[in-house]
Parts: sequence; structure tokens; C-alpha cells
Amino acid sequence: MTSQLGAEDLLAFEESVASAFNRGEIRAPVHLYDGNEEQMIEVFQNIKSEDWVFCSWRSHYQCLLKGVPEEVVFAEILEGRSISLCFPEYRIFSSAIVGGVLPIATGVAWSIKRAAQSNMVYCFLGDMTAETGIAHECIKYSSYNKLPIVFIVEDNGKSVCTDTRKVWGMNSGSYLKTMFSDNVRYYSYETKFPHAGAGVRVEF
Ligand SMILES: Cc1ncc(C[n+]2csc(CCOP(=O)(O)OP(=O)(O)O)c2C)c(N)n1
Ligand SMILES: [Mg+2]
Repeated sequence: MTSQLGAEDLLAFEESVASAFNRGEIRAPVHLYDGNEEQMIEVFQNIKSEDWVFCSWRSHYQCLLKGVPEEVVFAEILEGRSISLCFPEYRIFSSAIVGGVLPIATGVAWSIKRAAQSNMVYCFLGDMTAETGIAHECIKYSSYNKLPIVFIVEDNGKSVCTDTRKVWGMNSGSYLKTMFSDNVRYYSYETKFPHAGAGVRVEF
């Protein structure tokens, strides 16, 4: 655990970003979390400062829980960089490209294994990203090669405004809920926020 922040702190941070965005103070997209605070804190129980964390466009909670100070994260968001927050000194990186971080995270895990180090990689991905070909390849490769990486699938049931299950015809949910269990964690959550924005100004 690299931060002592609780669910209330995470919620309050995201609410302050939402307010700033709705006041027009952030002139770039924001992708907010809501409803997954307990799950995120639980995942971060095991994450240490020497571990690497990779995220998508939705990464405020991970940055805070990895130990980046709130004011530092907020300043970057105000500068318009919410969509791809990177703090190399805290070993946390994000990309706004669907699937963009997955091969990079897999490569870092491979390098840790080759160097016989003991730290880990944690890679967060949404439910639609989890169904892409690149996710399948990276997860499969990591599992077969026993790489020190955990992929955390965050299922909010949607991809922007599209229903993930409907797209793939998944009546019983993703195969990743049960397969590759040494390398995959899967949780579901419901959010009050749209895909991007905070419900007042630009949203989609
Ligand atoms: C290569 C690529 N294709 C399309 C997009 C547009 N896009 C941004 S987020 C997103 C939805 C991804 O859904 P999911 O993986 O479930 O993540 P969520 O936003 O729900 O957390 C899409 C299609 C993109 N950023 N990159
Ligand atoms: Mg989703």
C-alpha cells in the first residue's frame, strides 16, 4: 500500500475535478471514476512503490493510490492532461489509446522476470478493452510465461455509449472472469458519470 487514502478521499477528489470541469476550468476531456472506490483500495493493498502501474484514460484513483500527491494530480488535470497522466517517478503511466499500455506493461513484466527481480506490474483495463485482440494476446502470453503481472479488468458494462455485452453477444459475461486467474482480476461497478465529462458541460 503506497497511500492511506480512503473511499471518501477518492470520491471527494473526483467531485472536485467534476466541479472544475463543469465550471469550464478544464479545457480537455476528463474520465471520472465513481462506485469502485472499495475495489480499487483493495487492489492497491498489494501494490508497492517499486511496482509499476499502467492505466487508460481513466486513472485518477490509481495515481492517488500510487502515492502521487493530490495537488500534483489536480494540477496536471487542470493543464488538460487527465486523459494520459504519467508520473514516471511514481512508476505510473497512462495512455488514451485503447489497448495502448497492454504490450508495454507485458514487456515490463517480461524484463522483471528476466532480471529475476521481485516487483510486479499492475495493468488496469476497461471491459471493452479486455475483449480486444491485443488484450487477449498480452494476457495469454503473460499467463503462459508466468510473468509477474496482474491485469485488472474494470467492468462498467460500457464502451463510451455502447453496451459491451451486446456487442460481443456475451450472455454470461467475459471469459476473463474465470480464465487466467493467476494473472487477471475482474470487478464490476456502476458509475454515475458519463464516459467522459461530468454531466453538465461537454459529455459523451
Ligand atoms: C485505438 C482506439 N480506438 C478507439 C478509441 C476511442 N475510445 C476511447 S475510450 C473507449 C471505450 C473503451 O471502453 P472500456 O475499455 O470499457 O473502458 P471504460 O472507458 O468504460 O473505462 C473508446 C472506444 C481510442 N481511444 N483508441
Ligand atoms: Mg467500460
